[in-house]
Order: sequence, then C-alpha cells, then structure tokens
Amino acid sequence: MVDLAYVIAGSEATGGAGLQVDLKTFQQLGVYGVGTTTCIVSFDPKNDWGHRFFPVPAEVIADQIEAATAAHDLDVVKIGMLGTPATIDVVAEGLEKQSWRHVVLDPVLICKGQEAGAALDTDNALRAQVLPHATVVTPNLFEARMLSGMDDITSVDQLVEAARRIHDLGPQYVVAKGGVELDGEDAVDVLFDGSEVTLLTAPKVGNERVSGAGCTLAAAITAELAKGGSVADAAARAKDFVTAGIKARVSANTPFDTVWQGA
Ligand code: PXL
Repeated sequence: MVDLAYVIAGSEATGGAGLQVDLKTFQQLGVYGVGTTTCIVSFDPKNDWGHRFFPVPAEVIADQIEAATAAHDLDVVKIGMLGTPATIDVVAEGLEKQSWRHVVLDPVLICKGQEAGAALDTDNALRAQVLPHATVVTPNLFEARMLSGMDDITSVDQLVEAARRIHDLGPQYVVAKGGVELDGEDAVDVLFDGSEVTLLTAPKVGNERVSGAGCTLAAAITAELAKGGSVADAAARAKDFVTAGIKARVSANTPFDTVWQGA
C-alpha cells in the first residue's frame, strides 16, 4: 500500500508555490497526495507580480476537509498558507476532529512581496489556534523573527536561539530556515527537537531566493514522515531534495526562479 500525505494550503497560480508545489513534491517522493485549497493566490503580471488573494469560503474548506478525511485514513498533514482568521478557525476545527501522527506547519505569514501589515491578525490567530497542533514547524527567517519575538536574526547562533524560543510555544520540532538569507557560504537550516540542535547545511546555490523552496522543504518533510521516517531523517532528506530542486531551478518571468521538484 502506498503511503498517503495530506496538505491544507493555498493555490498559487504560477505553479511556483503552495499546493501545486506540495502535491508535486509528494508525488516525486512516492507518496499519494490529497489536497485541500484554502485560498487562491494569482500574482498580477500587470502590477509587478503583486498579490491577488481570494480566500475560499470557510464552509467550502470544511467540505473539502470532510471529503478528504472521509475518503482516506490520513495521519500526516502539512499546513501551508491559510491567509485569514476565518480560514484558521475552520482549519483548526478540522484538525481537532481526529488525531494526527504529524502536523507539519509551514507558518506562512506572508509570501514574497506581500504587505507586512495585513499579516498581523492572521499571525496572532495562527499562533493561538494552529501552532499548538503542530508537531513540526518550519519558519523562514521572517517567520522565525515574528514567532520568536527576536528583532534581529543575522547569524546561525541567533537562528538557534529563535528555534529554542519557538519550541517553547509548543511544537515538538522546529526547522528554522536560514536558507540563503544568512551570510556565509552555506545555506543553513536549524533543526531543534527540544534538546539537540542539528544544522542542515548545503553550499548555497547562488544568493537569490527561489520561489517554492520553503514549501518544497516542508512538503518533503511531510512526505518522508508519511513514509514512516523520523523527523531528523525526514529533515535531512528534505534538505537534499530541495537543494537538488534549487540546482535544477526553472526560470520564469516572475521575480524569482522556481524549484524543480522533478530534479
Ligand atoms: O511561499 C509561500 C506561499 C505559500 N502558499 C501560497 C503562496 C505563497 C507565496 O506566494 O502564494 C499559496
């Protein structure tokens, strides 16, 4: 029997982030993917690829969760972009209806290019209602600053400190992603399990961010957990998977290249 993984996330119309990336990653890693759409993001090519954001109505999200969880016995789920407090309410309710072996939360507070201010209510709701369900949380540098309350994260030591503080908020494992954003030769992410710190490092592939890298990493962790791996093994494999996908990046007319999950 093939292993199954579930994802609750936003659709991103260029194919470079969100649910599209999650399902491609699951498929590539040999896991049957089931997806629920929370919102539809359509970047605007006429307006510097600014965000156009459409939330899926809460009752339609509830219907999708009902259908997915009735059709399949799912026990590993990734949570991606939720986008509004109403969506967070309905997703938190859905999560509470059954027990999960793993809930991997990619705490998407903002996507590249989005306005910071609009994220505040969503940030607070995510922290209060979804973070407590997470077994693994995968913040990027911006999200690590927001969740840890640290103004500045410019070194690996500070990223480790942020991971410790985020661990105190409830999740069992924190994968804090420095990626290309910290100085140095390597793209460094930090795994903290409550006692041990493991650095996930790979030589940087250029210095530009790539669209979908964070989604791919969290989805790959989710797929590996669905297959029965430990969090440490899942995180190490996911780092290799995303690094290969960044090396084989797909160029696009958008401001960022995008990860090739098929690499
Ligand atoms: O990369 C974060 C992200 C996640 N999910 C959706 C997105 C984005 C960024 O654009 O649009 C749906």
